[in-house]
Amino acid sequence: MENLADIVENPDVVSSLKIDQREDLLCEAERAFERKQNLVELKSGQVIFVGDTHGDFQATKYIISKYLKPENKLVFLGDYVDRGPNSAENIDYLLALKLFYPDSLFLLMGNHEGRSVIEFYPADFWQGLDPKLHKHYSSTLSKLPLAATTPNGVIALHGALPDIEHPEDINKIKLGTELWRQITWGDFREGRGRFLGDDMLTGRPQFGQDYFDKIMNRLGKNVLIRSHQPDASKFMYHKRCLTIFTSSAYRLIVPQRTIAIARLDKEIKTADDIVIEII
Ligand SMILES: [Mn+2]
Repeated sequence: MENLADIVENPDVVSSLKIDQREDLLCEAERAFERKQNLVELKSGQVIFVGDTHGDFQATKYIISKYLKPENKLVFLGDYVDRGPNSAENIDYLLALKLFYPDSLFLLMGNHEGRSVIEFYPADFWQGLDPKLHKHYSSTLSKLPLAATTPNGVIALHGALPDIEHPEDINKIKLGTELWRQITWGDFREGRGRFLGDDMLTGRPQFGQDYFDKIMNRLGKNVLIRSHQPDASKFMYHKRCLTIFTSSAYRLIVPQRTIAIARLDKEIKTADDIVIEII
């Protein structure tokens, strides 16, 4: 696609992409995601974790301008569309960046990217698409990876931990399964407890600290970095569960947009070993 470099150079041109240019971008992105595994294993560099951006194109542009550098890897934790004012610009820009910088930037799947599996509201981005584009976005975004790990104690994903034995099991998780739903839709609640049932209103699976501790021990990880649940405390479970948001769409509940920076050169034991910056 000839205008990838133009988009990377001048992000605002995404607002004027024609339908066939968006189709081209989706085709190329879908092909790239098809070749990749569900689990992103980060091995080097400093990692910048970005929470839900939810149509906050301004936040994404700022993050790229400040943190996209050769020494950094950027991991976005899902939910790129809906709620905020510029969903189309946000996702098109991120897809172009992913194609241009395939080894520097990683886009994980959130529940808002799983439109082909579960209907949800608000879904203003999805509802505003014509049927052909809807099909193409939903098919492309359903191929995003599900989680990222670092060798020094971090696992990152959108919602909650999947009930698996080893981190590599994430590569076997299929779209729409219960394990997929735990990752993309799951919430954590304060207090002891394992699986606490699905929330009556939202249908989201709820988990307590016993579940968190059990899965983290099995996976050999110390800290989970996630997003998805604006009513969660930033720090839970003795600062081993960190929830961040990077969208102004949540400003009434979470007034500050934050990102998390993890260095890979020493063990990360709790969120105290991670730098949290307000953007
Ligand atoms: Mn979410």
